[in-house]
Amino acid sequence: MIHSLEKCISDIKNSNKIAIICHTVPDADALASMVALKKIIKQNFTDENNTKQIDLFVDADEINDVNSAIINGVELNNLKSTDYDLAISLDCASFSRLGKYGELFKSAKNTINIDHHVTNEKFAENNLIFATSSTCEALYRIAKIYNMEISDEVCKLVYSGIITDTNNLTQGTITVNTHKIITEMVQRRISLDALNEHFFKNNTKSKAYLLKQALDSLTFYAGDRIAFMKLTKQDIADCNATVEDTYGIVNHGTEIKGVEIAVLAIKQEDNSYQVSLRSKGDVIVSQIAVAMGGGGHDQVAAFHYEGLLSDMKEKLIALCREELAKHPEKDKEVLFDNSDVEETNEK
Ligand SMILES: [Mn+2]
Repeated sequence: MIHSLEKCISDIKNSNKIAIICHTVPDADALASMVALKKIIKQNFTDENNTKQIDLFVDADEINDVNSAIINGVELNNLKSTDYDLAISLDCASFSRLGKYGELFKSAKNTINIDHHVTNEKFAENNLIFATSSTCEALYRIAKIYNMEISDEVCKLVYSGIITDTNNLTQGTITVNTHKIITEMVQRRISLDALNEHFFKNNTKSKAYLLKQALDSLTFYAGDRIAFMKLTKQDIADCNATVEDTYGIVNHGTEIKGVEIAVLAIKQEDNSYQVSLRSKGDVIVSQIAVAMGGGGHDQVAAFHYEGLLSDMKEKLIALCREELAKHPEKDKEVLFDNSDVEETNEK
């Protein structure tokens, strides 16, 4: 990893025209990591003698208001060159997820893939796949390893990627390092409150109506261990919502007591389905997503399905049951042991 990391740094140093591309239908981590990397490169690798052209690309029809705040004035999708020295993909688990900018990625002299998805297909020459909460956290760690300057603005972007990819530090690959980074930011007195409110207490009415619609469809399987919800593109249009407004809705399934796998299936215009999976406890859904033709993280995964909802459900629920069978329902864990202050609970 260090060797490829060194090559990554020297490629950035030696490249004058750099294209940074994130995955299609971008989330906050994808967008924040692009802007953060551009800032890190500008701050640490350029001066009057070494100016670099750094262009950002994302295949997206629209970016919602919450995520637009990340982009705020940063130019996107302005192809200024046809011969990039270096293309860096961020937060992108597979080549196809680069969407229409895949060709641009391939055309660069050197390619780097920086990501944190365990299912990453390693489609670049240099693949740097980190076991981190987010791609933003991976960038912060790279910057730290090489003693780079990390501005307050970069910290805010990194924090945004971390909290959104972990559903506010409740799921995903959260390590001592994740907490250390946040501690460093608190010590630097970076105001994180406004970011928390922006990303977690800022839902539009449209999103609330869409959630209502999804909760209306809620059904349970496998002895209430699986929660299944569905939406259609028409529901999204009816609620005056966007595709990004569907993010996070699936989490409401795992918030239910006893539910270990939550599913949200969104019917597309062409009658195919975009399906999100979430799990909690020891239950892992990444391999279920892979078996269904997708991928992702242990507890956050997704796939695309062409076919009937009933067929998809049958296959998916069967795979979920297999996974759940590996994890017998546990007795309720004692969270707070007060036997040190009371001799016995029974009189
Ligand atoms: Mn991510």
